[in-house]
Amino acid sequence: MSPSSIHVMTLTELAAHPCVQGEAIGLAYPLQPEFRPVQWADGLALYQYKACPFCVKVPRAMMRQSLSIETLDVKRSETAWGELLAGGGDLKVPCLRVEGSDGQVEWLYESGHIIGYLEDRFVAGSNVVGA
Ligand SMILES: N[C@@H](CCC(=O)N[C@@H](CS)C(=O)NCC(=O)O)C(=O)O
Repeated sequence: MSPSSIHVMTLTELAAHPCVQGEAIGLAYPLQPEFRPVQWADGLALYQYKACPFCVKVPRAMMRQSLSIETLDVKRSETAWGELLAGGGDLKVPCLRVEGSDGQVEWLYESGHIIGYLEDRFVAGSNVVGA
């Protein structure tokens, strides 16, 4: 095979390929992290802890979107625990802290709502960074 016949697939093409049937995004990351664009989102912080089954849904969705945000473990950090209680008003995880460009802070509970919010706000694979 000559080098000119090699086609480097984008993640979108890979995900749409019939051989991988949409599994590509989950598979591509451990195999070829260097090809994975990562969007870092400022102004967002995910409060969670490792053993929480609802919490793990959020990073999984973020991985599909190539999205990276600050993550705080409320079982390991008293500060994070205190912030969640004082700010969100409920010691429930996952919770997404959203700080707007005007400094206004919103606390978003429920894994499904958090995933929906991130999907609405960020387009998978784009290089949009920031709030
Ligand atoms: N429906 C919620 C369930 C979240 C949930 O029950 N989280 C547990 C940890 S796995 C929790 O924080 N429980 C404490 C509480 O409900 O006060 C979701 O999908 O986010």
